[in-house]
Amino acid sequence: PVDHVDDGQQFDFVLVTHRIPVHGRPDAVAGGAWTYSPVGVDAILGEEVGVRNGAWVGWSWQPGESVRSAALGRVHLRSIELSDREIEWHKEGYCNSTLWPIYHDSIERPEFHRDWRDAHRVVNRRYADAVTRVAAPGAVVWVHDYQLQLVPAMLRALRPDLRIGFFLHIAQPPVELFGQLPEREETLRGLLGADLVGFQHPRGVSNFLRLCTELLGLEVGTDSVVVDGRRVRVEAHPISVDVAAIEEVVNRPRITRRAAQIRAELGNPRTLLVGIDRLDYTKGIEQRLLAYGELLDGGQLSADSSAFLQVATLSRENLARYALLRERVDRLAGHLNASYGRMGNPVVHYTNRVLDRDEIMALYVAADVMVVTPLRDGMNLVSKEYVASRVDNRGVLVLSEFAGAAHELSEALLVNPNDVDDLKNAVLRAVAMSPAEQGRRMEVMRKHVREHDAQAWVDGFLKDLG
Ligand code: ADQ
Repeated sequence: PVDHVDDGQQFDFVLVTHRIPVHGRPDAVAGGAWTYSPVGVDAILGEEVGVRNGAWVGWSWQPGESVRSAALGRVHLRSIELSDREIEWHKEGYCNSTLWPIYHDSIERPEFHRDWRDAHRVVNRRYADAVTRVAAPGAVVWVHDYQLQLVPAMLRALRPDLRIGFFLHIAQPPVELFGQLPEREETLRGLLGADLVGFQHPRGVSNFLRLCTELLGLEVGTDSVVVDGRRVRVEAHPISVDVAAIEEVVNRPRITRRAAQIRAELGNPRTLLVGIDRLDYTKGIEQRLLAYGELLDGGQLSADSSAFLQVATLSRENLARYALLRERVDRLAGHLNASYGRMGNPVVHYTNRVLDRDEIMALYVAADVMVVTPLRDGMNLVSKEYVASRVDNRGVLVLSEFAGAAHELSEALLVNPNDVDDLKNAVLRAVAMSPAEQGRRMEVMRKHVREHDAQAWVDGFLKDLG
């Protein structure tokens, strides 16, 4: 729970994300308190806000609330309100049904509506206005992700004194895809309001630079763009995970015991394959289950010696295509169990539940093969968390070459998830891999994530932002 504080305070560091990690109804139910509960990337960013005694601006996910600001220790939260209409048009519409598909290879067709675009502009402007109220003169402002791409330019117009950084968590598409967006110039100009624009992957940098030349006719270098006489730096800053925290958790006896218990509950299969994702059409969940089904069908794997556990937490349930995806995956898992499982002993263990961090960590420890097969993914933190959790240097990562992480985790078994045979071969190789080879590959990957952990990501970005 957090105490409410008065507005009017200003800060030298302002973090801006679409959402702030709070729960609870501050005005009514909880009697005036939010619960601040950052995990994963939010925890890392929250640490930085705290260390810098800064402010964190974002939407609190609470409709119709009255509380706007609160402090938890040295993290000062400032919430933005979104109306029901804005949630529908800006978030579910423009962000999740226009931008998300375009930025993910148009796997699903993007939709374009001017009402959505207008709401998106209004909402971005509200974030920019909120930042101007809390940012001290010359403050460093770090804006995150695809929902807020217009904010940097709006901020620069309002407050040229600020030092503005922007980081995109999803992959920056090439001109062939990005060029479909009606607001393509506006979006690029929005980002160019920043002093530093960061991407997950070097290809994001090259795509962005090419977009600036082709769509805006700007002069670009290898890592910068000149716009209105200013030089904007454009760099790759691959995000990572808190390796030390993950190692600490997986070394707890409680987690090791839980991992053993999970395996026992699944009938102690010789090989446990695991997938953990948000239920999203970009994650390639159907592709991996189909490949596993074909391996069972062809007799290369057996239901007696292997099991597949897929966690797919529901997200964006209000959108029809996510509901349809859920039906398809349900059906596929049901089909595999009806065909290859026995009564009371399914081959695919499938859940839509939200799992807590300890349970996720226990799953990583329990997994012999982690199957990560997105059709497009900015980075994919699940793959890095798995590597970080394997303190025993065992386990095999099967990883899509279309995840940003493939650029760094080159000792994974890299696959094209659209190629079922490739996927099947990789799974078979993973199942048969000797402990020595597992150890050699895992060690290389673990060294990489340890040297490039989440704190290194934060420090690297903020150092370059200056
Ligand atoms: P996401 O698309 O959400 O993130 P990912 O990078 O895998 O995907 O991060 C998911 C996070 O949520 C991980 O920390 C994972 O442990 C957790 N998680 C996943 N499934 C879960 C489940 N079923 N229950 C509980 N926790 C679960 C976006 C981009 C990515 C980019 C990240 C960070 O799409 O490409 O890597 O931001 O920049």
